[in-house]
Amino acid sequence: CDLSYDYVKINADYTSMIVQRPDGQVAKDDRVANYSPAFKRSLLVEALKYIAAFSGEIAVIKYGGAAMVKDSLKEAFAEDVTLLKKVGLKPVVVHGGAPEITKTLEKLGERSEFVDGMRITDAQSLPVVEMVLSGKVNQELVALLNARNAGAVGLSGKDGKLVRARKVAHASGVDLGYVGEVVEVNRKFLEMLLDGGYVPVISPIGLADDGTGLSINADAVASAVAVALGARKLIYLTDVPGILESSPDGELVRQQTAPDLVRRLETGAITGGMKWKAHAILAALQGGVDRVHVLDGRQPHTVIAELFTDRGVGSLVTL
Ligand code: ADP
Ligand code: X2W
Repeated sequence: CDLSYDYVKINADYTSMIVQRPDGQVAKDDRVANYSPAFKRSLLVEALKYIAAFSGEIAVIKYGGAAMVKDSLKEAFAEDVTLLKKVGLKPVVVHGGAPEITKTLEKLGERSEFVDGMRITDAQSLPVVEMVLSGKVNQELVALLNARNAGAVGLSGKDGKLVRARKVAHASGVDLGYVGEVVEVNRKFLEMLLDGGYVPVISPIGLADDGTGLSINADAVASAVAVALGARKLIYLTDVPGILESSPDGELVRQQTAPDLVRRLETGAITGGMKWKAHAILAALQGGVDRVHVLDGRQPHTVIAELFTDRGVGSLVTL
């Protein structure tokens, strides 16, 4: 909103103002309602109410590959997580990195093949997947967070046996290679870090009982971590405004229950990557997580806007 007017007169209840533009024209401008002192006061009270309610609660945030492509968004994300920590929440970050993996494999002359949204991961590609997720994406996030003194600790599911996993057997019979599903999350290890004031930043690599690394869909890891920790909130940051009535142009579904989500899956309204998220959301709700949010990670600070305002900005799913 451009407020650089020559002359401004705001009415008594701060809902509109009379402006005189540089060209001499005088006009009424109602946009001031959104920037008025009264509006700011009510917004602050609203935010403080939520901040007080969430103090000490665990919030697991999944930062999706598609939403982490721009440096400015990474900075805004790091700022949000740091703020959450500083106002007393206990954030836990689980990240993806699929587009970055695909790009790196391409540079090495390897084509990515997906079955039902999962990357076939053979013995040659597994080290590349691990290098990108645990070496690059994870450490980049940790550095951004710790530049703001967030107390971030980068981990893969191998560290402290954080994510015990087993190889996935896909229904189609196709061998996906080194692709896993979560068996168990080491809750005590995470709680130790949270109690110490650290922010765990987790890459979606699990550890099989025989010591093999397995690549896991990051949405599923976030859900399992949220359930293990008894998180109050699970937040998915992705590359769309939230769960849509239909993809790509349907309306945003602001609020829905688990049965609504199941129905949308059954009617085929939810496909692609969102299908995995929907299953992960249902597992989280059934596992005791109160509220799951799907937010637009392409817009800065959506986490703050969703958590600390009445109206929110994305999709909310409850049991
Ligand atoms: P991320 O990498 O952020 O985890 P995914 O690609 O896994 O994101 O999932 C998000 C994608 O799911 C969207 O970009 C969209 O193409 C697809 N999608 C399919 N159906 C829907 C739907 N009903 N609502 C929102 N997104 C949907
Ligand atoms: C994923 C892990 C990363 C991920 C992969 O290789 O791309 C499998 O597909 P996003 O960005 O959240 O999609 N693993 C098995 O899930 O990243």
